[in-house]
Amino acid sequence: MTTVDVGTGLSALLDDDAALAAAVAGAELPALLPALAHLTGDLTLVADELRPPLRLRPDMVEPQGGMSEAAQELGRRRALAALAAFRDGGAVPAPEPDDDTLRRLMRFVAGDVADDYLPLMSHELGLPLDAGAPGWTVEQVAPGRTVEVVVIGAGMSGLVTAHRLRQAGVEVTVLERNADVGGVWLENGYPGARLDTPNFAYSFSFDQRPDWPHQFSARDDVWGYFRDVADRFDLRGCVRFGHEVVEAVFDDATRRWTVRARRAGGPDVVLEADAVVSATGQLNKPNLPDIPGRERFAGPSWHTARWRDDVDLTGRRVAVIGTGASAYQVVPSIVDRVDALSVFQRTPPWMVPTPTYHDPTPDEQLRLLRELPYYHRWLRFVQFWTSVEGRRPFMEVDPGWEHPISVSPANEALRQALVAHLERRFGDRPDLLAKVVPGYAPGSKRMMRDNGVWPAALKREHVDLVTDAITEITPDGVRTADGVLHEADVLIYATGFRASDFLAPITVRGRDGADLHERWDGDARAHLGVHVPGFPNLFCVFGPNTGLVINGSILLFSEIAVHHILGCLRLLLESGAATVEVRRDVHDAFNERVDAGNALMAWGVATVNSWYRNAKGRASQVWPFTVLDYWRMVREPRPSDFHIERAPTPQPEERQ
Ligand code: N01
Repeated sequence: MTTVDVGTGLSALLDDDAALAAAVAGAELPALLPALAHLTGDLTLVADELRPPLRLRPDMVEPQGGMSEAAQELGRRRALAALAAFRDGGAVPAPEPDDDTLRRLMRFVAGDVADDYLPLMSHELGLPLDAGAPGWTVEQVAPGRTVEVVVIGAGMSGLVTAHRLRQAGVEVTVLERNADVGGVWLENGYPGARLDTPNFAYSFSFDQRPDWPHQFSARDDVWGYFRDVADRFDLRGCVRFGHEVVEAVFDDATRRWTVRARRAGGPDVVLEADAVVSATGQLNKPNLPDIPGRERFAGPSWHTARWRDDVDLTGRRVAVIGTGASAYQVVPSIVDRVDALSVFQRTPPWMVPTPTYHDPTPDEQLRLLRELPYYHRWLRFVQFWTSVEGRRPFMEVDPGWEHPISVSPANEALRQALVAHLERRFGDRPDLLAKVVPGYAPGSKRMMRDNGVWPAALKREHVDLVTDAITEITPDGVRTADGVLHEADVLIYATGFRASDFLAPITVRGRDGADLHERWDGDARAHLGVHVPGFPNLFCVFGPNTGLVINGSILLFSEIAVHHILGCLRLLLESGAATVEVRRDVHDAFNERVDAGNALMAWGVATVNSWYRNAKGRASQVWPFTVLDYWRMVREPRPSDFHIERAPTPQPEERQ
């Protein structure tokens, strides 16, 4: 049995020696070799002498997984020989690998990892196909019962929630305030918006795209992917667009939720459901800073996530406030157009060298990815695996390390490598260099991908990097603490998001009318990022403390959280119960553990500004542990963590 088709495209490629040689020459061997072993059954392709070390240097991922030149040469020869033998044998794929063989292929990439990594790896490889599917339906576990769930948001997390719930036969309605799916990828249409994590791994395990046009794809491609997911899995039918949820209230008597959504130009819509899933995201409420005079600015002004295409920047004097990830992409994209550009930097970010950041996937690679079965799957797996730990070890605090900036010897090595990189980039401009070297530990806030376009933009004659504090905005521009007015016709806020305002501005009332935002008091917490005590059957995806900032894939985290939620619903169905609610002691213990974990990471001990922490200084957005920890802790719910209650028995009205 094999799950692959060898199409005419592969036959044509196999018959074209020159194209094949070019494709193999440019291929990612750590992915190509297991893919070919998978296809042909030839395990000499994953022999020990070819195994990529996949070491992480402090400042970058090594090309070809760090394979030596000799190993690369041998790998290419074996790959070409295997392809020729495959062609000459009639291009018949080997049977699907058995479990042992699949493990061997995965360990070629991952090394001798503990066995309990294997289900996670299999999930990410997507083999067996759709390994993350629920594997049960409502009808199977509770015949005759129905479950209705309202999902808030049709971004990345909402889409996977809707898909998995529907696979299990749950009745789903998604309420989405925008006119289309995609969430932040719909909203962030600013010039230059693109991924800053490797692209293949930024896709769902159950819908892997073979031919991403870039390693770090542009916004339209990423948004297009999520729109395609909605179409491919027929999800649009259960989404009500233009419905902004304003209130969700739990009814103690019926143990059901009532959800109210506002529509432009129509009456509110009110839905009832057994459960509510919040898939409202983290980085989507624009932060417009409280700078005096903001409303007095005479020209057009907007936030990057509300980009105005109707304003032509050509020949204008533009001010950009902020130097985070959004500014990093906007500034180089508009610099050629504008007459003058003032960039206001409060805290310089660290820059990680990424020479291929804007590079397209070469044509011969695209052809190989499209035609050679399994190659894209293994490429995604390699990217995923490289990111599982990612740079995390460089951000771990060594309590014995004493240094005014860095938090451990590894962090110091990274800091020095990144300082050296900045010195190379800005060595010809000491005035700029003095402004761009951060004075905090790498990893304390988000690091940027650098392929040279940001430094090049800052060095342009008509660009001014302003580091004096902003004191006010006037009708004519931005005034700084030195008294200088930086005149501008257009003002762009690249000032980020109110990441800690989970579920805002929705009114959420749980048991006994408790108000979620009052309960949180600006310091959102949830058990596993999913459950809040006192709010039965309210589940969060991408909730508090589940943000990944240095390693892993947020899509995987959402898939895991959704699997957990489905597990909770199954618990209800199997026990004939109505609600699941986390125990307060379990919730509190988890949060203590998370806080202790964050205190051992660079961002937990840093005092620098970042969206990782809330106004109370707690890192309420960030997951401090490994990806495997999340998989182990979250994927399967532990019944003992919850109060599971039956629906109240209807009482005869006259009963005394
Ligand atoms: O926002 P940010 P962002 N006066 O919060 C400054 C994701 N993302 O939109 O550093 C002056 O990082 C603020 O200064 P400081 C990604 O996870 C991904 O850029 O706080 N300045 C900072 O420079 C990212 O991390 C992509 O001192 C003020 C900037 O504004 C997250 O979204 C692309 C200020 C805000 O930076 C947020 O990124 C874009 C004030 N009053 C975003 N207030 C991808 O590539 C704020 N600032 C996928």
